[in-house]
Amino acid sequence: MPQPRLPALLCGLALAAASGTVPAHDRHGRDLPRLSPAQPGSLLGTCDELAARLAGLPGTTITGSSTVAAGTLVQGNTPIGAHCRVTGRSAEHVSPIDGKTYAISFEMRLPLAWNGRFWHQGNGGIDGSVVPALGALGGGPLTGALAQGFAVLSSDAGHTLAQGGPAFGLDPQARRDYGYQAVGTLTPIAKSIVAAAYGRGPDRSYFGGCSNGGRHTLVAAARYTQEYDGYLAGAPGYRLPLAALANIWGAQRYASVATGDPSTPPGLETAFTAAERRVVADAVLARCDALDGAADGLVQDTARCQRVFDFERDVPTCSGARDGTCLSAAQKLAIGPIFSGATTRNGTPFYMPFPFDSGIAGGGIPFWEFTAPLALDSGAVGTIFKVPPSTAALTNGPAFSLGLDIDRTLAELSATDATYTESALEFMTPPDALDMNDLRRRGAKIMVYHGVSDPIFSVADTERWYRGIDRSSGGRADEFARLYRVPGMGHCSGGPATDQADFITPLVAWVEGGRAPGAITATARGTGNAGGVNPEVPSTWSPARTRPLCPYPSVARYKGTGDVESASRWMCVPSRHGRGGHDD
Ligand SMILES: [Ca+2]
Repeated sequence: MPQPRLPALLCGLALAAASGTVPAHDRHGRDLPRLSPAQPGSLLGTCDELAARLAGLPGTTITGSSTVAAGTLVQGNTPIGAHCRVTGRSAEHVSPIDGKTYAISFEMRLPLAWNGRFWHQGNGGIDGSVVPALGALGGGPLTGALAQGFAVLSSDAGHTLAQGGPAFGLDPQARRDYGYQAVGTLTPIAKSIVAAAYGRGPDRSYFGGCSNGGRHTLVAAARYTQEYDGYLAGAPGYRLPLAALANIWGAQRYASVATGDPSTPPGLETAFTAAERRVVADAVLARCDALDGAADGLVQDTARCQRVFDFERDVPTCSGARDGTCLSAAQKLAIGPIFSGATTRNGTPFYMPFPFDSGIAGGGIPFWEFTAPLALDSGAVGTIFKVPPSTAALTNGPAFSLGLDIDRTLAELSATDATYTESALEFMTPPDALDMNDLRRRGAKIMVYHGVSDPIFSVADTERWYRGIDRSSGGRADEFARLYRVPGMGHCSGGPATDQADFITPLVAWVEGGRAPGAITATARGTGNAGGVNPEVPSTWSPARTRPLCPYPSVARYKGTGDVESASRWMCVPSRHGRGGHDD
């Protein structure tokens, strides 16, 4: 078979993009472009031959290539098919600030049997490592983009953790690459690699990830709208700098009632112990569990629950010493505002509330509440987000966070100077996040999921985003966007929840087949689950309990008869409290 040449392939790619849409009617009868379905293809030649063809790729060094045999990787019970793994580096530069060499390192996994699609995987945390390009999402995933035949890209977003963790934030270009520019740089490179591998560029392109990867997804949806057809964002920290500062604000409140040393995670946790978190979760369940028609350990009608649950009234107040069955009056004063949302000194909110939910006692909570603000948010806020940056957080994160002037730092998140010409709120968040009309007009689709008990990025902030894009599109968000809340679930996965679901298949069906998704069936990962067991699934549940995840603002309600463990006995209905929430 003749080897294709890159320039000719890219030309063909442009033509395909121009002719890839046909008018169609959505379910409201309004015209939106419908994107044609991807067609399968096969890798041309061997993996080494592909690497040789990529030698001339501008601005990029291919650093390795290897064939990964079928079954070497397994997702759930499913062996991942044979694929070619290519690694490379792009956009290398020496920082004028710290003298270190930065580059965007990446890997692509290219299936021998290709489904015609490209998946750009957004990774979590502060990036800094090339996570395997599996395109896997959801708790204990049983499928992922690579397993489904996508060509998948993963990158370190322009820095390596080995270079000093958050210290990369001293370099302005490394900040921009982390925020958005690594995605912008890699997108055409990845599409060229796909073209060299299969003889044509991707028919359809997708972007997905959770946490910071969800943020990358919403940023890509806003900045690179014309490059991607479908987006899947989990727990999108789309206002990540504000969420990180809010978490530090919360740690300062915990510190005020800690009985141990608040500069250590176990010491900070003495402010709100596991037993006390269980007390709050039980109080929430007592008020809210049955509102959805079944006392089953899950609160489906989140908005209604916020209405009927009263933290001050419903959580027992200790009459004597704290004993794990109550909260002291001082604890309630310190902790209540962490749920109602971070504010400046004069009471102005700067992030969002966190809803009361059954997962408040979840296993992931202590990390995000008591470790992250001392060890993670400190470096991110201090060194990556603030203008000017501070290196104090690198030497003593706990002291930095517990002593931080919140109001002043909030101003520094939107500040610029001669060296750092983009503020954190510019490089980290989607420009004009609440307007996704360009995406809608293109015929692209976006699906978002978020755990109701997520303690670091509030589901209420994602609800705010959905209401915003609905307003800005004249009430048409349901034509191009879906938000699925996952009751009980913590950050991206885990908690007492049904946290395993395949969102990729319905996203592709929507983008390429025009089939708008309704409820998504999610499964609990109890004993015997193929993708890994979630130890937080209560023993009173069926280990494979299913629930419908309902499109926001609808909520699941038990039909009143039949097996309460089965999603088939639940339906999506309007919340009894409307959409809930409030917008700033
Ligand atoms: Ca319930």
